[in-house]
Amino acid sequence: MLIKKPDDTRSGEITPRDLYLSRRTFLRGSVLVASAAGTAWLYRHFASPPQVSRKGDAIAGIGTRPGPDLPPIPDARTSFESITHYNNFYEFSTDKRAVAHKAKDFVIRPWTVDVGGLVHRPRVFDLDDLRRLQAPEERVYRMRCVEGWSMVIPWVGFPLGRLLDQVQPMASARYVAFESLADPRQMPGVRTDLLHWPYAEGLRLDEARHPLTILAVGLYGQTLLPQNGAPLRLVVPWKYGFKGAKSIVRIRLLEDQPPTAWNRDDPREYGFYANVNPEVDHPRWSQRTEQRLGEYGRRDTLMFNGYQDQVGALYAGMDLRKFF
Ligand SMILES: Nc1nc2c(c(=O)[nH]1)N[C@H]1C(S)=C(S)[C@@H](COP(=O)(O)O)O[C@H]1N2
Ligand SMILES: [Mo]
Repeated sequence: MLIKKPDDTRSGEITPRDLYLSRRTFLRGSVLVASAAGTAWLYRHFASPPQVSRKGDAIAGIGTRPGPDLPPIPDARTSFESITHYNNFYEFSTDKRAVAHKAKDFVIRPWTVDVGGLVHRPRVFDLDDLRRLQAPEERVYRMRCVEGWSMVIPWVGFPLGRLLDQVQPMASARYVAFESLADPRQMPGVRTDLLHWPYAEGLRLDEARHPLTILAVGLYGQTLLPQNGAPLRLVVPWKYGFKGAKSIVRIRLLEDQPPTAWNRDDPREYGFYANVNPEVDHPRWSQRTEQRLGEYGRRDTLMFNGYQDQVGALYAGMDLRKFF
């Protein structure tokens, strides 16, 4: 997902400086300072620095239900600062460090999610309806971006399966499609042809019903900030991060595999399955290792991002090079 990102670093090129300066933008200062545009840019940014100008609300009653039987991740959690200031959300910006600021006024209330297609009980849910489905749980998951960086994020959410139970998928339903909001008034990226909007993702129904697959409503105990996909985003921890569609407004149960944003953009580079797999390289880079935000050096990427025991059976007998 790099060809169209002129203002971003190449894959995996996270420097130690990035890791510690995720908030600020000194980076550009040195390039821009000599020009008039640069002076104006510096003035704007240092006169009103792009800080977190929003906070999430505390989420009450987290973890009243036990999550799935997962061994705890031994790795340190990525800092709140990094999780909220190093983002991919192309509707707002292709610059990871600019998303938080560009999305700071994003309107997330009221919000509804329209769930339909091959279901017996199609329904539009608002945020209160979702809250009533189940008390949110904390799920600390690794997140591995296809670009070669990773984080450990303490999500708060509930299993997608709970939502699917409510609408009662028909026997013919085999896939689930997710659509993000695409509002050109609020989202500058949507006014460009960077991707086919709205951002679309999809899962096989059995993947969607897997207990590890959640709809996240928060992280670090607070409601999601816009940059992380408020108020509701998909999290599928054994797949590359791009499967986790943000700010979801529409879910459809389908018989056939739905078109998805990155797969449509370049099917040779971004498969529909997108399971994290150190053995299957991206055409332009190896997927063997990753840069964990906040760490020096690279670490080995794990099969299914470390969730092989939980999800390996979903792909028994499949050629993972073909269905990548
Ligand atoms: N709607 C939408 N969802 C999206 C994206 C996006 O650009 N638009 N980027 C994806 C990618 S590539 C990644 S790695 C994750 C990043 O999530 P985070 O910013 O919360 O870490 O969101 C995914 N979901
Ligand atoms: Mo990503």
